[in-house]
Amino acid sequence: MDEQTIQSIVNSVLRELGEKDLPSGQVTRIQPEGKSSQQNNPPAYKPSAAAGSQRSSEQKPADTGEGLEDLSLDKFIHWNGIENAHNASVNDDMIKQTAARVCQGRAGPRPRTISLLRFLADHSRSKDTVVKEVTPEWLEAHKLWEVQSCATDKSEYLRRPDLGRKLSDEAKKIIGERCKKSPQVQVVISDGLSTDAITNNLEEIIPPLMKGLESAGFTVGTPFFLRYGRVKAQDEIGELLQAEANLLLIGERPGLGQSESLSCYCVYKPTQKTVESDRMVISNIHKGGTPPIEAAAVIVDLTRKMLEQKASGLKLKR
Ligand code: B12
Repeated sequence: MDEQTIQSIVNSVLRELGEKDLPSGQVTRIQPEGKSSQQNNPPAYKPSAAAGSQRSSEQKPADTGEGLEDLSLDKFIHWNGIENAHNASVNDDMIKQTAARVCQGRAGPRPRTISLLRFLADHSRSKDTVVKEVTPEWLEAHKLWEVQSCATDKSEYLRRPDLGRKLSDEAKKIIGERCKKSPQVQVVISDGLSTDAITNNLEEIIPPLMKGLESAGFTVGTPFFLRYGRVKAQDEIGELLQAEANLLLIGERPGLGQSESLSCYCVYKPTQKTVESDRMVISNIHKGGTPPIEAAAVIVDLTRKMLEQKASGLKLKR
């Protein structure tokens, strides 16, 4: 094939692509952008705007503008992924009885798409609740003031559990100034490892808990919020305020099934020498576990026992 034939093929292809102003000389190579065309070679070919828009309008857009369905809908959570089951109602029944991932089915050796997307969504939710912050606006709306542990931010809190177990100097000062001394019961709220545990459950647990404690005849201290707290921080708070019982409501480490579970750690006369066997925990407090209102009743009852027996943990007879 001679040069002229090649050039005529090139030109006819360019014309098909919508290029009208073809240079008179031969198109021998694509000229890099910005280089002068006043050289030996003729100007480089650049597709015209018209040709470009024609091509892109022929492509199907990736985003059709339709919304994807919310994976937290009940139909995805309680999803029966087993096709051609011998008796599908048995699987439906099993799905209703647990929050665990059962009856997901499979696509060959792989998980099915809905199953995989749900897993990824749950994983993201769990990661989010750990790194999210309880906002000052939320605390203000719930009439809570805050103090901070020795962790300066969330990242340090996660890397240095030891700092979350100690109160900052400012926290000690504020607690000393604002809290009632030597109450029978001191309630503390902390984000711990789940912000959603606090923001989703507090409204339902604090009113019945405070009311229950007061109705039982106990003097109750001023509740406050400890940012970036770990469980052991309740011992330092207990020592500082000389409360008989310390109740710490704290966000639990999230799992893949739920990420908003709250725990209440309870100790009788905690000091910095308190050991884990003196501590008790009511865990799994959330709407799908022990409902907050029910947990409040259990905590009041446990507090009554702690104060009666002047003991907690393994020393308490239940
Ligand atoms: C992480 C974890 C642990 C870790 C704690 C390590 C750490 N530094 O984080 C390890 C593996 C050591 C552990 C051990 C135990 N755990 Co554990 N643990 C959990 C888990 C998954 C999360 C707790 C959490 O998020 N705490 C909040 C964060 C902010 O706390 P933290 O300050 O970082 O860590 C403290 C707490 O985790 C606490 N803690 C952890 N487990 C327990 C258990 C009891 C009874 C107490 C008093 C305290 C406690 O100890 C840590 C150090 O102070 C929960 C499950 C849940 N859904 O809550 C079970 C859970 C709390 N553990 C439980 C149990 C039974 C135990 C053990 C008694 C097991 C055993 N037989 O040895 C021991 C006791 C440990 C102790 N401190 O006395 C049960 C408690 C049941 C109950 N209501 O009484 C739970 C609810 C699991 C379950 N569903 O069975 N645990």
